[in-house]
Amino acid sequence: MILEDSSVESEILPSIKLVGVGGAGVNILTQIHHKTTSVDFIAMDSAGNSLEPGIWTHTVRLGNNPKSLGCGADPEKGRQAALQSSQLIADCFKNSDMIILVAGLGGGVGSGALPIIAKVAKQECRVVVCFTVMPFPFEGRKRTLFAHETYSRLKEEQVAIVMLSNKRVLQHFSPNTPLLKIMEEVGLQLTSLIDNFIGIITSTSLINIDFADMKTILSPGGCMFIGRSSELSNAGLDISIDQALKNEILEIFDFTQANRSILLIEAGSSFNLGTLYDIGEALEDKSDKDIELIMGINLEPAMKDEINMTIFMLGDFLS
Ligand SMILES: Nc1nc2c(ncn2[C@@H]2O[C@H](COP(=O)(O)OP(=O)(O)OP(=O)(O)O)[C@@H](O)[C@H]2O)c(=O)[nH]1
Ligand SMILES: [Mg+2]
Repeated sequence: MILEDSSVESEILPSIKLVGVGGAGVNILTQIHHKTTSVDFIAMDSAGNSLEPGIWTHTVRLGNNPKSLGCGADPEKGRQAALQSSQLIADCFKNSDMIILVAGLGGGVGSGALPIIAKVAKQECRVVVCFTVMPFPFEGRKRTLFAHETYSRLKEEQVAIVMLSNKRVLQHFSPNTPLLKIMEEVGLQLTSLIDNFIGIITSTSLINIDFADMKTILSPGGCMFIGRSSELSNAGLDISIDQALKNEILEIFDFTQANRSILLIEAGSSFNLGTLYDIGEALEDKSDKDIELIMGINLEPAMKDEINMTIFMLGDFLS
């Protein structure tokens, strides 16, 4: 466990590029735009209709065909399109502190172009995080297979990968729920996850942790879990930690294999150092590995006995 001297980093905000890749990625970023500030919004797709002017700092039309309507669910076409545009992609990523890629896996662009975009991103910036959505089970096994292949390719690029599970989200809806409502819900869940993530990594009010620390934990990449709990401290720490290690919209994560973690705590004035160590120890006990753990604290006297925890866990594979 690393517990550093209290210091608040300079107020200069890191340069974060939030990039929607393919139809789903671009749609999802359109939903988050009004909430998330201090980032550059970039859209990348082979289909021109996603790239209409509006919220974007940059757009990149992937591939040499200006009339393309998409890659027709063919990842090889997506891969080729991204390779043809790799210089344009690299130009967009210059001088970034963090690049966040968002895509639905299983289609041509989200599955084929994303690993190439991730590779270029990683050449330009040490920290690349991908928020991905796995296909719905009813979209067929081929899409799921493509999605798994994409996941393996992303891992090779050493990017951090958060995998939202459409299958798990579906369990919360009855079979007669309109598909559009489910898609909207997936979009909402993902935008909220991304928005919280950006809020935390750009927070200047945390004690003990700064953007450079987060970069250290995130830069080797791997599968990433994000969970959150909000409890009264007298509810018992184990309950709070278990709550924070549940996230029913993400693919199942094998905590025993986690080797890095970021723990963020917001608490009231009664919060003490002993509790902090207890939480760190409890987290380390979840894994069979030696966890590299960093902790950040945000003390808000008005919270009194409340503790909010956000936990990022990273490991090399998904169970
Ligand atoms: N939440 C959400 N998921 C979507 C949306 N559109 C598509 N998806 C999911 O993302 C997967 C990929 O779809 P797209 O993003 O449209 O495909 P693409 O990457 O643009 O690739 P092609 O269109 O095949 O060239 C689909 O199989 C769906 O599971 C959306 O608007 N919201
Ligand atoms: Mg498309």
